[in-house]
Amino acid sequence: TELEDAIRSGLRAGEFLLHYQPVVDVPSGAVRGFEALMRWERRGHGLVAPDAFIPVAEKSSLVADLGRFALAEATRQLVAWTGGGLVGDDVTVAVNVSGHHLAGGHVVEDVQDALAASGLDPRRLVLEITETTVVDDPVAVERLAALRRLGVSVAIDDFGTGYTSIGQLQRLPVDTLKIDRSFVASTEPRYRELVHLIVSAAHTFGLRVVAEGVEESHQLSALREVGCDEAQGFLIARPMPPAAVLAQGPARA
Ligand code: G
Ligand code: G
Ligand code: MN
Ligand code: NA
Repeated sequence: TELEDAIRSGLRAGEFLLHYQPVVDVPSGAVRGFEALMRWERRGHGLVAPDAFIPVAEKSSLVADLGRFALAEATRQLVAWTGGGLVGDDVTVAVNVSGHHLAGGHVVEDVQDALAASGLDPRRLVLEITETTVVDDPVAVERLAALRRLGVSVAIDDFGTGYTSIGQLQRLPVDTLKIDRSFVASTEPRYRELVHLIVSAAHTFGLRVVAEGVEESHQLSALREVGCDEAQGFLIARPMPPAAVLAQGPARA
C-alpha cells in the first residue's frame, strides 16, 4: 500500500527516530532507565505517532525492519550517553518489540546484532512485549527464553489488559511486569487494591514491577505505599527527543 511504501522509503531516508521516557526508582526517584518510543518525522506530515504506522507495518516484514532500527538506535544511543557521562553504566533502555517481529522475524539475531554493533552490555537492554503476544504461543515463549539467554531482560507491557494471570507469568521467561496505565489512573479503591495484589504476587514470583502512565503525585504516593519498584509517566517526564534528554543532564541508576 501507499503507507507501506512511505514507511519503507522513510526508513531509508532516516525519517524514523526514537523518543525516550525516563523510568525512575519509586523509593528514591533516581532514573533507572528509559523507554524508547518510536516516532516518524514524515516529510510533509510532521511527527507521526506509532499507532499510525506500527499496525500497518505489522502487516508485512516492515515491522521487523522498524524493530531492527529501534534496537540498533536505542542501544547506540545508550552507549553514546554512557560514554559522554550523561548516564551511569547501570542505566537501561527498553525497546518495544512487536509480537509479529517476535513470532515471525529473526528477533534473536536482530538483538544479537544490535548488541554486537553497539557494544552495549546485554543486561542494560530490556525488551517489552505485550502480554497477548506470548500467552499460548510456544514459539514466542521459546524466543523469549533464547533472548534472555543472551542476557537481556524481558518485560510484559500493558499488563492487566489481557488475560494473563500471575500464575501463568511465573512460567513465562520474563523479568518485569509493566502495569498498564488504566490501572494506575483509576481512583477507585478496588483498583488500588488490585495494583497492590499485582505487586505482591509479582514479587512473590521474583518479578519487578513498573507502573506506567503516572500523571499525578497521589498516584506515585500510592505506588510507593504498595511497594511498586519503578514508575514512568507524564508526572515524571514525557517521552522526549534525545536532545532534551541531554539538556536534562546526568542520570544515574
Ligand atoms: O509513544 P506512544 O504514543 O508513544 O506509543 C504508542 C504505542 O506504540 C505504545 O503502545 C507503544 O508500545 C507502541 N510503540 C512505541 N514505539 C514502538 C516501537 O518501537 N515498536 C513497537 N512495536 N511499538 C512501539
Ligand atoms: O504501550 P506502551 O506502554 O509502550 O505505551 C507507552 C505510551 O504511553 C506512549 O504512547 C507514551 O507516550 C504514553 N505515555 C507515557 N506516559 C504517559 C502518561 O503519563 N499518561 C498517558 N496518558 N500516556 C503516557
Ligand atoms: Mn512500552
Ligand atoms: Na503499556
